[in-house]
Amino acid sequence: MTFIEKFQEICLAGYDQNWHERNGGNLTYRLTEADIASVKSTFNPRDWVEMGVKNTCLAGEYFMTTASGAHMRNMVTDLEHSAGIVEINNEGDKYRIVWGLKDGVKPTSEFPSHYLNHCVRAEETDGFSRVIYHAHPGNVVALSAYLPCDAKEFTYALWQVMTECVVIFPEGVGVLPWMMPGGSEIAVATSELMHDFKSVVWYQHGIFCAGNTLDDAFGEMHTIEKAAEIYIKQVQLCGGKNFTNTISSKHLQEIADEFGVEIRKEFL
Ligand code: 2HA
Ligand code: ZN
Repeated sequence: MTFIEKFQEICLAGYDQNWHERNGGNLTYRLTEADIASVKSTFNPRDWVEMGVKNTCLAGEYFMTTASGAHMRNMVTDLEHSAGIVEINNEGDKYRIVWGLKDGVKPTSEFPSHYLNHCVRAEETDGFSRVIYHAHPGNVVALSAYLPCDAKEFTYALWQVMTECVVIFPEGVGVLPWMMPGGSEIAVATSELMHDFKSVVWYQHGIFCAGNTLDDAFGEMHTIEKAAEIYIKQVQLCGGKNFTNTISSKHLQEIADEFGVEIRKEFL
């Protein structure tokens, strides 16, 4: 499977999960040298465009991105109006389209957020992190109406309901209060949290997840959304947060030790 086919597959998988109503959500993937070599002969660079944010960490790199207004459902049937590849300039403050994004279509409105988050995650992972995925999973959004906007509370709610959560996101989940989407303010706020977390919940909106691979970012989001669903069912069953059984802090630490991951101890 080529990187483009894998990108399409993830978009459709997210759509099938009901995370992408209408044009909701967006996905970006940083190309490897091999990916670039496989498509470079088809590149047709256009004009440079300001991003409104600046970071030289990934200057000169190429990203596959969903289009502004694109419906994830159309990612296979109408790829070149639904996505494209952009190149970042040497100053890390502009992009230009080199492939796809046909007929005046632009990269996702969240591209500034994606770019800054890619820069932070690349720094935090020695360059291994290549994916930023944003979607509107219903249970995560619903939970943001119920839980205070506090990373420790949000994280613990998820860790305690399903054994594998602490293995998959031992660093926890970051949270941001409601903010206007699409701008540089939310981009900077998210990227500051991405130093500590692979995933950041935007209250009353959705979630941003980072990953080394497309499967990794998708799997992170899937796990968080499933844990949020279980938490909500438990609240409904138990009539509040007083669950009859839950995973204790002691057991969470034991799971982390068993699986060799470093749990964020201050969240226990
Ligand atoms: O519609 O999800 O946050 C795309 C978005 C913006
Ligand atoms: Zn959104």
